[in-house]
Amino acid sequence: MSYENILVETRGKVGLITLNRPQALNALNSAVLGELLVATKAFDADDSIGAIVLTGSEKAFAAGADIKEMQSKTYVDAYLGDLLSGWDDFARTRKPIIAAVAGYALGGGCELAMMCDFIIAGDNAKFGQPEITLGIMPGMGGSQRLTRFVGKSKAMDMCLTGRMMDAQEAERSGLVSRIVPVGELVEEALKAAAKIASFSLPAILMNKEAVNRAYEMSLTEGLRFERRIFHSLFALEDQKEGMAAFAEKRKPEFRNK
Ligand code: CO8
Repeated sequence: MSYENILVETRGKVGLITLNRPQALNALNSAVLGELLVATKAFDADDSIGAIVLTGSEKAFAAGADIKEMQSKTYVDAYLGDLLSGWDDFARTRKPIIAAVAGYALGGGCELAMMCDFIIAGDNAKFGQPEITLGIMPGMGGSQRLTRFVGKSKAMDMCLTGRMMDAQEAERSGLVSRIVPVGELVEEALKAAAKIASFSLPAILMNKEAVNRAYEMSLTEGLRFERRIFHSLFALEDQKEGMAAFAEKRKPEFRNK
């Protein structure tokens, strides 16, 4: 498939997707969503890929859902078309996705970054949920995921005032895992993704699945889920290889089995 709004590359075992609508600061319209879903599904289905990096430009990761595309929609259009529900498919990607965020990550852009598994921020990153300034509210998970990341007080502050948070505040608040100089952002994210992709693919997916369950389950059920899939890892050749390599003081050679 040829893409018009994103760039898709492979770097070793890492899939790199770059949002590429510079004229609209990577605003997320239905064409971007469609292309992003095709690209992430293709990487998900490709056994040679172990992790994905999603990034934008130095000026904007994404400045939100496309306001001009939404502007004239009616309630019936939004309801019958289940507006924005397609983004749930992106959030269901099984392989880890690192959001490498430089510049603006606003509204749907911040929500897209939060759908990824963790966020590495360039030192110029700015996060916000400014929907209230448009007379609306977050519609791609902002009120729910931001609250889980930063807690009620700061999520309320962000959603109700529409103000932006800089990279330092985002790191302090637990929204981003680390900050790097913006010029090194993509390389740092690719390095982290390559590290992940060097491990056993079943173990990568199970780690991701288990952490995500922490948001959906009680502690007791979450611990039970973790232990059950932990047990299942002992059925893998890669568990034998990983532990043998440790005992023999050599690098493991994982074969995704
Ligand atoms: N949608 C469409 N176009 C956009 C968007 C956007 N979100 N953001 C920027 N653009 C366009 C501008 O219109 C402009 O286009 P043009 O040159 O044709 O006028 C171009 O990108 C460059 O933007 P600016 O000239 O504004 O650039 P600045 O550097 O001056 O400002 C800002 C950068 C501060 C990021 C500014 O562009 C801005 O405030 N953008 C909008 C941010 C925003 O409000 N985002 C939230 C959008 S709503 C959303 O995401 C809700 C999701 C859930 C909806 C649920 C509905 C059911």
